[in-house]
Amino acid sequence: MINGELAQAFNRIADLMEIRGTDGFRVNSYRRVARFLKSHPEDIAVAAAEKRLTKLPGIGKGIAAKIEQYVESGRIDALDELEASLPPGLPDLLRIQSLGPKKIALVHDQLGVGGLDDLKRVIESGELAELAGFGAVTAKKLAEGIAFVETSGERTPLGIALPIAEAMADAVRAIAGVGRVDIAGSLRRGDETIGDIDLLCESDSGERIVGVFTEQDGVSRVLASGKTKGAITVASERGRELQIDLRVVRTESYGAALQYFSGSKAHNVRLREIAVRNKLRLNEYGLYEGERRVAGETEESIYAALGLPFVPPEIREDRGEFDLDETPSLVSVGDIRGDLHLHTTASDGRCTIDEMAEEAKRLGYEYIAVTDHSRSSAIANGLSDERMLEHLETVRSADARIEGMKVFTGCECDILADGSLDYSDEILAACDVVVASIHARHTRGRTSPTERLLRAIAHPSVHIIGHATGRLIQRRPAMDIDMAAIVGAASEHGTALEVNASWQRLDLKDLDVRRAVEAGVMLAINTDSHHVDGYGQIRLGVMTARRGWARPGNILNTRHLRDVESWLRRAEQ
Ligand code: DGT
Ligand code: CA
Ligand code: CA
Ligand code: ZN
Repeated sequence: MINGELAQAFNRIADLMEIRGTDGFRVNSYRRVARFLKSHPEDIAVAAAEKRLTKLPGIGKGIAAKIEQYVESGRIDALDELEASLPPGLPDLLRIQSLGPKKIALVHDQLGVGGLDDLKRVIESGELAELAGFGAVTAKKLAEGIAFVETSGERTPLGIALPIAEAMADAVRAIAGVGRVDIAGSLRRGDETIGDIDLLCESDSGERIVGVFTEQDGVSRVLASGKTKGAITVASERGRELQIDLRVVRTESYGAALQYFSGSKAHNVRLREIAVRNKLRLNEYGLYEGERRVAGETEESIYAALGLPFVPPEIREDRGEFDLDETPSLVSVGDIRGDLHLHTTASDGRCTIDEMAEEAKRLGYEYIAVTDHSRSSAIANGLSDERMLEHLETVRSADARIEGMKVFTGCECDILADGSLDYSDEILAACDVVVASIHARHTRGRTSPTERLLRAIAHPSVHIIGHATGRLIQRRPAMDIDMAAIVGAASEHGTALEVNASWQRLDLKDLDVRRAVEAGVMLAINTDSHHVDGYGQIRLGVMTARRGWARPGNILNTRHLRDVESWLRRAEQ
């Protein structure tokens, strides 16, 4: 399905045209097509092959030709020409929040800004604040935006890196003479962004294996190729490259190496100190007493020999894990029994209720909640009061029809700018599951985001607060929220907070999860799926929850159907 990529390309065309000062009508026609593509259920390549693109809404001859070119060649001449017509650093400015294409055009035309460095310069010199339509407040916001872009530039989101790493691990596993294979590093710890991928494999024939590894298809560059270590890059999203290190380790050292290369550095430093205190020496080859290796073949053997309980990788961050008396049983993917935040074709999802339910059945779930968007989410095709009431009926009859899967009725109700909810109390009370989320005016409302969330948490019909901080990894910072107040209120009112598992969000993030867990707040790990393909992201949410030390008991959707039902009805919390 190339619709998503194409939508990105058309949005990019619209952005660049807008920077160039192209008239609004043409720009909008590209944005409309991008929106259409995102919600169009059929692969647009099929329509292109069958020469019926121009029959689709908003697609004229010009746009059809661009789609056809993209389907054939993966590029669009018009886009390449636009990219070439602007200073190469200028489009980077689009990554700054609160700086749209029109303003970029202004700073370019008026101040000669051609990229991030230029923009920093005119902010520092005060020139930008003088420019009509900007001012000191805007200049300060932009400076913060630049700082955010600069610190979030080079790392790869967990959800992008994980499948790439798994495919590579499988490729290594297929090489003759390879024993154990593991993903190590920040990826094994489930960190939300990844600097590089660290792979480990067990074998005596390092040089040969590194040779095969570096010569595979899909390798864009070979950075190192030695007797026990290889480093390559592969293509990742948005034209970026991702580095993959492979280390080949002998059996007797495999556990020590896995421990060492899993990190974190902070955890390893503490672990080595503990070894030294026990008159032992720890490195990536093993744990030694003098010259004698006392542990190293497995990770477990190392922790055990140091008198420590095994520490799950996700919590190896030197955040208190050395004080544990036993290995905590953190939540795992197998504990999850349902998904309480999903969209269907009724709003902006791309699958029907039945399709979502069938896939959930295949995954072994007991229940799902259909939570389509509320009326104010116009871009997401939110449902009017009337449509929602009808939709609730449709879901109810689907639930009655579909065997072996409880389908809860529900909605994802917008929390409006003043903190009130987008539906009447009657509609909300008619839903089995109400997820309340902020989708608009993240920072601009007169009521602070904290106050808005507090109002929603206190509402008697709200069960779950969706993606509370609104952050999008590397795209939009979290709203400025008083998390202590949110967690306190959620605990007081018995409202659950979501760990949104979609790779762009992971919201709550690990540290906020930890805070909620410590306050005894109920959490729900939801994928917010808009397609059956989305369910798979549950593991990203589970990793994030594990990083926050969450156990099954902290997670609503680890409960059996009957217990979830009674929790939702507030009979028992
Ligand atoms: P990343 O790649 O930036 O997302 O983070 P990591 O944790 O994967 O770090 P990376 O790839 O530089 O190194 C992998 C692991 O190797 C790291 O988590 C711990 C271990 N390691 C690397 N360098 C050092 C070091 O200088 N000291 C210690 N104690 N451990 C190290
Ligand atoms: Ca790494
Ligand atoms: Ca590395
Ligand atoms: Zn949603």
